[in-house]
Amino acid sequence: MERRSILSGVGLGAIGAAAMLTAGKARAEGKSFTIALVPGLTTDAFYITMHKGALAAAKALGVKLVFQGAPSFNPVQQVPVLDAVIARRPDALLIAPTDKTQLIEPLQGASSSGIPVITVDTYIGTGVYQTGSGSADFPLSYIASNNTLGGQIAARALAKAIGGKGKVYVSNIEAGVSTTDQRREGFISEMKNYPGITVLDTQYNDDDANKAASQAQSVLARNPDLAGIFGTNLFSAMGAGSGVQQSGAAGKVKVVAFDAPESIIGNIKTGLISIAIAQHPAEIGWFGVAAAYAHLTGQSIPPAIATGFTVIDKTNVDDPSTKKYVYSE
Ligand code: T6T
Repeated sequence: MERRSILSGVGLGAIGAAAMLTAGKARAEGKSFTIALVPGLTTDAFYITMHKGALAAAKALGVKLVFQGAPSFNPVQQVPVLDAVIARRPDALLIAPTDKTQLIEPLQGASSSGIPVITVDTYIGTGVYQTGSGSADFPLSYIASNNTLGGQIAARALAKAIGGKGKVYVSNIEAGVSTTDQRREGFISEMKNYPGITVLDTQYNDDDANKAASQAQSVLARNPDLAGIFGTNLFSAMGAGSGVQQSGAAGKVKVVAFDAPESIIGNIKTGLISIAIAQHPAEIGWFGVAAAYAHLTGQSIPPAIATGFTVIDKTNVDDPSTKKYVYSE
């Protein structure tokens, strides 16, 4: 399969250029900014890679970057970390909110107290910001993959891998996470174009690969004719792969993965996973810092920036141009 890279969005180049231009001016005026990045989870290769991109931009712009997050992906753990970060009064806050609703209030507090908020990867409310409607449109920008499109790409890839017929299901984190909700929705709506495919109930794993693995084994035990699984994120996909392997169904049950850590790349090579949809987390981090900096130095920034994908399968897994998109661990 041809490597596809989808890069869209408003004013990406303009933001980078504006940020770079104003960097010199701000430095000359002796201002130094601290930008905080609160990930969904600190030990996730996706956010580790995002951090690297953010650090590269911070270095280029001469700002200090603080990276602080929780050890598991949920609002109960993320909110206290966020409160601690807000108490340190960063000049701007980049955050991947772990719940569309539960993070609105604490972020509203930060915004009202004068800290500009930009969400990266995930969003709050509807994710449509700066429109003057609703209670969650105050963040300045949303910088992320087009997750609905990613779900559609996954559905097409899985449909092709299973020859357009059979039973499949979605392995997902938990309802309320904007990114994985959209991936699931995109997947299910695209699957309506394949009358030979039945989409079974979604399995929710709380971002726990072990739970995703035992769910895969149970679904397979109930449906020995299961044809495929869509893992909507790194842990869902890794877990789905292990469950399939433990059930002795490697290669028979096709797995399509969102995200591209080394382990998933290894599983593509062995055939356990058919396709990985690699997001570009470093790009999200880089543009997050650049957008925050542009805002802090008086530039306008777009309310949404869509970053790219690279689809990786057996045909391009060893291409040097693809390797660049494998996540750092
Ligand atoms: O898929 C990414 C991220 O986009 C999602 O919001 C949460 O899960 C990941 O971090 C992967 O584990």
